[in-house]
Amino acid sequence: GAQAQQQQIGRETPAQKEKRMEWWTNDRFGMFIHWGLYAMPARHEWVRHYEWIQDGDYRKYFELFNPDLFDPKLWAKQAKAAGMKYAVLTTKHHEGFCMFDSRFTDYKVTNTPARRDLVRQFVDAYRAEGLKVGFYYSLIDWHHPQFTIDGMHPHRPRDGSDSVYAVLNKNRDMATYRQYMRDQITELLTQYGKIDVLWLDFSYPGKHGKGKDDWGSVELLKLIRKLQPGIIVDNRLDLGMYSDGQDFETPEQVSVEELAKYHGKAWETCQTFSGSWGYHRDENTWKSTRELLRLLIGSVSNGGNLLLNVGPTARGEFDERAQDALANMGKWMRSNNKAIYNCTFAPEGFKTPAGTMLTYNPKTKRMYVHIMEYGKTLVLPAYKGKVKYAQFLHDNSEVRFDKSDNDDVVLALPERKPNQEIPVVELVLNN
Ligand code: FUL
Repeated sequence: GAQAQQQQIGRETPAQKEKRMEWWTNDRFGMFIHWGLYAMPARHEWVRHYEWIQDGDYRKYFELFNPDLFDPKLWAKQAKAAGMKYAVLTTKHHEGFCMFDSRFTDYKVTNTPARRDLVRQFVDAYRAEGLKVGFYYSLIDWHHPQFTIDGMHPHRPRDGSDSVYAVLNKNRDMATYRQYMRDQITELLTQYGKIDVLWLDFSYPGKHGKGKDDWGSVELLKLIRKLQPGIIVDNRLDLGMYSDGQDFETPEQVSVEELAKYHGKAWETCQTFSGSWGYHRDENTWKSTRELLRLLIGSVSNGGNLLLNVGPTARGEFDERAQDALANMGKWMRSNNKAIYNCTFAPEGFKTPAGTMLTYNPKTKRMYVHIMEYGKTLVLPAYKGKVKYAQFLHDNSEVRFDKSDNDDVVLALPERKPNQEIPVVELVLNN
């Protein structure tokens, strides 16, 4: 029955689950990579759908895909230098094209001029740099002939219903597609060694929800757990009452303010540099280094992870703007990563000082005050008796504070702002 199934998926105790997810909870910062044929039109990874491009017309990208500048080692180095600890690559996005050498389709990278399994190269290179590796796999497939959901409207109607958004095509056979997904996920989880994260995206409410079609989500998750017991799985399988079997929530492109909602849960916010996930040549809305750092700090200060996306070009390079952003973040991380790794939200009883964000390492009991608005003094409201010592994190220089008559602690900051995008003060707390 239902309960037995529930138990099968989530067989572990809370302590075991915590252990399984420990690295992920501590590492906090990962790289998302959206790479596929859509890098060629370079106008959004949903281009095929948004522009209603037919199979025959989309074919030209398949015939010409040739990432001659792809250097996975360089990608891995750039991720690591940015301070990222894991990376998740699209093995297949909604377009249906496979970046790996699948036995179950011809629509794969080894049949393009690229001629090689890019997923394998990714895995090897990132592992060699000491990063954890994850696979994104799309449950939507606009290429598979038996994928039942089409007629999708690019924009969700304003009333939030999905009646226009997703139309079920009853002439197709979902069972065939279900098997295809199972076969491919089996390949991905058996032929590339230990995979750390599986990022499925996404099934419409099916059997366990309002009923578009049956995605076989429960069975799929069981299969995944069997093949890779240590893997961490996102929450985009429609599982309804079985949702316990999923490991983390995936707030997409939300603001730092909205992240407060997820306090206490396991979650990872995924964010783009500029809007689209795949390489987009003409987008001009790139976030600044400061905004990106704010997202990273804001994630950790609310107890979550940041998965920051890069959309490589069709030649296999990171966009120059992405390279710059990663390098800038890396510069900050080099000096301040103690305020990110192994950190979470501040314990109860600590107010967030005005113009700052707080992160906290529960093991070392150190608090990190990220100074977003710099001034000569910084008031830590009602911190009296709580602070033993204060220092800048980037250079360990002492930050003096007075023990004022009221409950506050007032940090005396140097007149000149340290040469840090966002300076961080480390507080050594009393006991
Ligand atoms: C969404 C997808 O539709 C986007 O293309 C992207 O992959 C994002 C991470 O998830 O649901």
